Amino acid sequence: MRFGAGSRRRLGSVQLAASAAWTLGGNDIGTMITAAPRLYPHMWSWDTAFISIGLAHLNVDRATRELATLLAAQWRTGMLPHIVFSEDGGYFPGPERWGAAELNADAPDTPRTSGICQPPVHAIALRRIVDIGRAGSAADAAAADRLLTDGWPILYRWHEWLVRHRDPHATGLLSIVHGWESGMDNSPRWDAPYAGVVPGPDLPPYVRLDRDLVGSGDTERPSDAEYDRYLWLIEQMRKVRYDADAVVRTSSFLVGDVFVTALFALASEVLATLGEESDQPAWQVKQLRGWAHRSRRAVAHAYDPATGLARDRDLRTGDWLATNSIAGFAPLLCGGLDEPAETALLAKICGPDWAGHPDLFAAIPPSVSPNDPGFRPREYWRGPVWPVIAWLFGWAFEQRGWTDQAADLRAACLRLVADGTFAEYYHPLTGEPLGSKQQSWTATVVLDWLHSS
Ligand code: 2M8
Repeated sequence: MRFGAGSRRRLGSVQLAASAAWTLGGNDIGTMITAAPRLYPHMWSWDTAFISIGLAHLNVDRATRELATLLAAQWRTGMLPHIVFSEDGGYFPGPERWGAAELNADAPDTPRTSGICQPPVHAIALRRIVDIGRAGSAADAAAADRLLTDGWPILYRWHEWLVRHRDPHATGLLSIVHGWESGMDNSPRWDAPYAGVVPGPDLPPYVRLDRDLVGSGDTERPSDAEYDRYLWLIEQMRKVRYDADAVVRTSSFLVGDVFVTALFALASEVLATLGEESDQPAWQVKQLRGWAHRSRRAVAHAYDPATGLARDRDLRTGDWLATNSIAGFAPLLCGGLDEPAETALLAKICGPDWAGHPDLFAAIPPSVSPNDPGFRPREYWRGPVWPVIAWLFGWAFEQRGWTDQAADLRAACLRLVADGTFAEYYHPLTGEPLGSKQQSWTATVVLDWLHSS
């Protein structure tokens, strides 16, 4: 059956909020809220940051516990791991394949974790929880303040780890050692650097579990060739026992990620302000502002006037990577461009190559421009629209005073998600829900939009 706008149901906002809450409740396995029921039966680092924001609208104390569960899995080095495994299996690569605790004494034994990280959006979640808590009852405010007191030093150490190990030469541009660390796993941003990842004959065999769990998994999910490379990078890390500096030295994938860098700049500012509000050491607050400043400059430096977008950089070859992806708008998240360039970038994201494309189901920038020859509207990070990414831009727009654009984006997103399936991602042209359904982070950003309208 061809999917058409006519086949969509449309819930009212009360029903939609109830349905989002029900989705989060359904994904609550007692010890954590999983990222999605079947495809992702564990806790993912940046998913959990978003999940805790939505939860705060339902129950502040529950939200604080969710974020605290992730923070408790911090490695002794300061890294927040990308996956915190539940006791349930059902995901590959699971804890055995990673072998993080077996190979590295700084990884926690329990819970089991993966050996890489994800984008640092956690301070933004802490900000939202604190604000929602303070606007609520005395008990809500107290719970949020406890999280602030206990969580701030953990987040400071996380940001410090990123600077120490992912920007050792103080350029401001943070590097990633695996596409999974970007959160945009198979984005065309990584096609060139992945071409340099050549799986060796000693790649241990494996069986994927993801494909059968997604309706048309064969076309939506990354290919087997891509998975070989993902798994090969894990083998390379295992060989150096996940030692952070050795990983950076030896990984055949090392990329300066402009989107992660912008999020880091934004989150470091947010964390600095939260530090001032909670009497954290002044030198740490100052340091965070310094990191934010340096990374903002790096993001501005990555801006390419020729394409009007910011670029990533392959640190193995030195090549700048210009792709027509949503990450090119990174400077809008953290600032740093001069005014004419910033105005042009804001106009571009709203314009006909992106959110203003006439064929879109709703005016939301997809992961790749619909006008790009590589646009694949059903293929994961190669074209679909991701509500959480839109949430990030909307939130940043609010902070930057672009309230009209933020309101337009929120309205368009609510139109997209009104069917209540809370899909992982959506077909930008038809609005068809794709990937996993009942994805927690989609439900949670919907709750935040509904409460902010
Ligand atoms: C996706 O990534 C995982 C690997 O980490 C996967 O495809 O198996 C990405 O969309 C990532 O950004 C997200 O955090 C994760 C869970 O939702 O799924």
